[in-house]
Amino acid sequence: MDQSNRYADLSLLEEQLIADGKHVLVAYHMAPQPGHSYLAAAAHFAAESSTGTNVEVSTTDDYTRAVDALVYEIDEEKELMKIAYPNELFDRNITDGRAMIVSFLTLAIGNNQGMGDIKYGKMHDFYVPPRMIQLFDGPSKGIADMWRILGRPTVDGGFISGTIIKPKLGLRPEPFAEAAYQFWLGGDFIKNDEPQGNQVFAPMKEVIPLVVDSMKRAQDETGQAKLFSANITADDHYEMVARGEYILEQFGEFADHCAFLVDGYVGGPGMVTTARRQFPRQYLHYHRAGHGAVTSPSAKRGYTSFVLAKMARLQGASGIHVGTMGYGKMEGENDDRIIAYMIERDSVKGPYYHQEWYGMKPTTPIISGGMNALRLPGFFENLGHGNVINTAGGGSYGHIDSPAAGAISLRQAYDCWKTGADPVEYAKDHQEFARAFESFPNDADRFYPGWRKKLGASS
Ligand code: CAP
Ligand code: MG
Repeated sequence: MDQSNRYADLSLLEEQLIADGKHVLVAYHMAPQPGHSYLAAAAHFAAESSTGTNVEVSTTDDYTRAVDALVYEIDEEKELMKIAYPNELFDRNITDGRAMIVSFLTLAIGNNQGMGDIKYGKMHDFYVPPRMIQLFDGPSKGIADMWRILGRPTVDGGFISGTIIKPKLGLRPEPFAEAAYQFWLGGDFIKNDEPQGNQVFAPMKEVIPLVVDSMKRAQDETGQAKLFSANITADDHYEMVARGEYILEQFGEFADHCAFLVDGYVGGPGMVTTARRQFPRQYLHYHRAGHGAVTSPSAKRGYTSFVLAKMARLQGASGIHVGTMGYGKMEGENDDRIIAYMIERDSVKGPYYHQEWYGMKPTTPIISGGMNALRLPGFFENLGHGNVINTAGGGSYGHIDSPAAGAISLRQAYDCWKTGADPVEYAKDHQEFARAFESFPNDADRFYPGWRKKLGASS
């Protein structure tokens, strides 16, 4: 059944829809199955994503039609389809009238992901009108709070040198806490790796007190504040709260040095909001493991990493992983810097829509995945700034001298880029950075050919 006379209106102008502020707009790359007209398939997609199904139903009334989602633009050649969703479609909390991401996902990227007449459809961008922006929690804490704790300016406070405790799993409590201590002697920020929680070989109630002790010793020895991002991920809301409360109690006077990490993609929006609302005084660290299943450029369905990050800011993530823009081990491109800009700025042009955030706090881009000191200068150059949290697991624990030397090499990489120095020249009088060349020789050969001769390396 062709529903395009009801669920499509190609005379609607995007500019006008934005000026009216009554719709959430979504841009998809969509292709119908062979034998289906593009517009009819698009209209069916909009129907399934809002009020309709594949047939007319007798219970439809005039009001129903007022909340239909409407296809307002198509470009078959580019496989581009844009849909306007009336704000009223989206579910609101009975407790406080606020909007929820889960409802946005259920409609805009729900049943439409498995329709018989749609070959694929992937969300590439969405626009949120001012009224809807107001209805999301947004972040309560941000990188400025981290900078303040670190004793830095709260604007342009610079690079936060971080790591992930490695190995990913398999450390008992003492070696785990020792690994944290060793890094903190040189660096600022440590996070649990995303699968670390309460394994039987490293029970949280044994690990956390030892980590607190490591933090205190490292702070005393260096005279610097240290930060820890603790994983509170669990299926059960009450379990998450129990973990969070336990951790805060253990950190005691240093509870503000503690962020909470959630595996927000596998856990879903409920997990992110649980952390955001139960612990509004903690920095909320959104880890996105698993997202590649839908966001990978090779995936024709789902949504992009850009969309994931934008939703995370609405939900109130203080920071989210945004990949390494082609400089690390995970998938990504230089152009992915737009992901960072969308979450950290107040007015940004995305791939299809310009978004105003009306003062919603920024979400920090967290840079992670195969990073080390040698890869950072190029990364900063591409991004254009270094106001990020970087976590380098292999890049710290893989440094041949020590995790502290690894941490210092990361900070030196930032300094090198900031001062506009040539990395190989800079290495001549920065020992930890120089030793990163010997620690990661394949990267050194790739990024800085001829380094061995210039630095007089032994191998
Ligand atoms: C990085 C990491 C992070 C990835 C996730 C890992 O370790 O801890 O989970 O960064 O990817 O387990 O791979 P290394 P993304 O520093 O040793 O690579 O940040 O793209 O979401
Ligand atoms: Mg990890």
